Amino acid sequence: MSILHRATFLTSAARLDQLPEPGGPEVCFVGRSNAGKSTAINVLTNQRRLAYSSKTPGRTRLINMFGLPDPLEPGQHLGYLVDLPGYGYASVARDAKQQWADILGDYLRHRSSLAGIVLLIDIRRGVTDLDRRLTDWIAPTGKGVMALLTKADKLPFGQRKTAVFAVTKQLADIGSLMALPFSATARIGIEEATDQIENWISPKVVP
Ligand SMILES: Nc1nc2c(ncn2[C@@H]2O[C@H](COP(=O)(O)OP(=O)(O)OP(=O)(O)O)[C@@H](O)[C@H]2O)c(=O)[nH]1
Ligand SMILES: [Mg+2]
Repeated sequence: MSILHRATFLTSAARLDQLPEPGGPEVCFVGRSNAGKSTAINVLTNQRRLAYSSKTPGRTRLINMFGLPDPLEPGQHLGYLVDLPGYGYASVARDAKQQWADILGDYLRHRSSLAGIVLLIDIRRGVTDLDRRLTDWIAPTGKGVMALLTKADKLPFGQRKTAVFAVTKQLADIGSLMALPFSATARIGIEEATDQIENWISPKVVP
């Protein structure tokens, strides 16, 4: 059983300073509103409604933090998953947009326990200007990024490959990037994504 399946909800925060002190490794999920962050967390943790997912974009406005309990040490966590607020939702007021940008920028650049970043991009949309703004914050940190090209079920196999190629090229300035097609509904890329996240949380030592 994956350690991700043990995830439990820990806390929500509207601001970075409301999060618990940095502790074990954190893997965060970022991306445009409606890209499929909450759905990805649900499928990766094998839980139907751990992270809320919705047909109404802009639903997740808080930082939601989930703990991965250590099976050998009751009460301790091996690491954390963090669902960050989606960006780019058109009908949100300017102030609120700026506030989200501040939260995201702050978290990505300054959260010391951040171990890896899952960037969700709708496979039909590709990399947008807002995604670029985000990756401009990420690139200097040197943190690893896994781009999940979500809703891959909407494209035939050949076009998925083209999309992966395009994203890899556009995000080449992120030193440590992997990109793969992902679908919660058709269960594409789940195993690869799980392996990468587990490896960020508890790196496997290769002798
Ligand atoms: N076809 C298909 N639809 C998906 C997939 N993943 C998510 N969706 C749909 O996309 C919509 C948005 O998904 P969410 O997971 O709520 O997106 P989010 O990124 O968390 O959005 P915000 O919380 O607004 O930032 C929902 O209607 C999902 O059912 C997928 O793999 N395939
Ligand atoms: Mg969400």
